[in-house]
Amino acid sequence: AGRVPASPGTNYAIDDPFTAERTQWWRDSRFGMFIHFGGYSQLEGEYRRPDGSTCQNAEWIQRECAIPRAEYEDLVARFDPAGFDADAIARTAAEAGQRYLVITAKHHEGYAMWPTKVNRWNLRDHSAFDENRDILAELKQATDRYGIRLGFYYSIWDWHDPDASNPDTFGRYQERMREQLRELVSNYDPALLWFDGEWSTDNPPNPWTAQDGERLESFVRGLDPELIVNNRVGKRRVTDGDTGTPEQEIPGEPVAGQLWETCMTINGHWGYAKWDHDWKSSADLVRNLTTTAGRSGNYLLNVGPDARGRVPAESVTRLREMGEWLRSDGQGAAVLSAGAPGIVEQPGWGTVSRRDGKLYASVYDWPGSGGSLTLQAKSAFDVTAARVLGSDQRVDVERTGDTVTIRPSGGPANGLATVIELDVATPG
Ligand code: JFZ
Repeated sequence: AGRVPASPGTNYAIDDPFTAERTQWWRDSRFGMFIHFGGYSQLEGEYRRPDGSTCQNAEWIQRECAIPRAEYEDLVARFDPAGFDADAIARTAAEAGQRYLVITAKHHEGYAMWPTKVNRWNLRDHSAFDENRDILAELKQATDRYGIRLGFYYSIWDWHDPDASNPDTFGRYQERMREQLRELVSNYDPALLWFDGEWSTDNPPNPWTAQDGERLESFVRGLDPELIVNNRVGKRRVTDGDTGTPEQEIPGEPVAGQLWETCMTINGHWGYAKWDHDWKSSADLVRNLTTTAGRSGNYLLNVGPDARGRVPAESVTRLREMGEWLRSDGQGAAVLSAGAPGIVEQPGWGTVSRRDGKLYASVYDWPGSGGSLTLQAKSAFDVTAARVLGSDQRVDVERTGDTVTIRPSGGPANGLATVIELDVATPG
């Protein structure tokens, strides 16, 4: 409704992403799964040099460990992710409460995870994988089965295509890129495209200009006007695409006027790294999810399957625990369908979100016996009732000036985070 068809040189705000019907599912999601999986996964985070020394990295391993191109191609030729189980992945995501899934269709290494006809640097033509399988098609079917949306990460920066770093032939690379995107959209009907690599650490930088970004955004919207597109499609960032993409952090003050999504790893890396055991706790992950939701953002939590395509057990366990927390006592329904509270400041002891006449306070640090929690009000409202989800304990609430004091009478109801629901009446 009210959508203006974009054409090159115009502003690409085709509609208002905050209210557009096409973004509704995304605005209601709050939680998604990111999957970093590519040719680099074959190395599992470690490169052994001919002299026997080793170099460690994850999805950047080719570049950071300076692996010669031919050798990298030889290593990736052995890639056989026979254990990739799209059904199990989509089920894990759905049971964790995640409503969408974004997989790296092509990362900076340029390797396509689907049988592209544009080149042979892909999982069908350059691997030891079953040539009848197509993991993106499998994911499409599986996500449809579990009722979650599918999105593709696509890197504009490409280390494999020689034209991608040559300003004289960059146009040819751009044609191939558009052709690959056309394949992705027409073969798998994604709900979302997640671009990256419009920035580049090369010197001279890749030739991507602000106008190239505008044109690419217009091109993909022409393929499917319903697509959600992130802002890394272009160089303008705030006005490009639909969604801002803070990375590995939950901004205290998200960019105004833009939908946003924090992407984050469960350990310390995006791609699989067998030596990375730095797993975040489930309590920290629930805290991150509720913090993001309380600021009206989405949380895109990453998993990195190993060389056989299997999601690490540590990730699966944490996702399961998050799902259990979300399902118990209506916590997910409460916290995830709410947004920034507006009427109170965020407290240090937890995160508050609001939906209509309800405030939901996710408490990370439960007060000791007889203790209380305070909220600073930003506007006039009355608290008419309060309860702890999953507990029948009595909760007293008192408002003095701008300070709302909440006194629970018992212990926390849930180890990961306990939610207090407040009924509020606002004037008018
Ligand atoms: C990029 C990739 O390089 C990385 O491998 C991973 O895929 C991640 C999700 O995205 O990394 C970035 C991208 C953007 C910034 C920093 C790292 N940034 O804008 O600060």
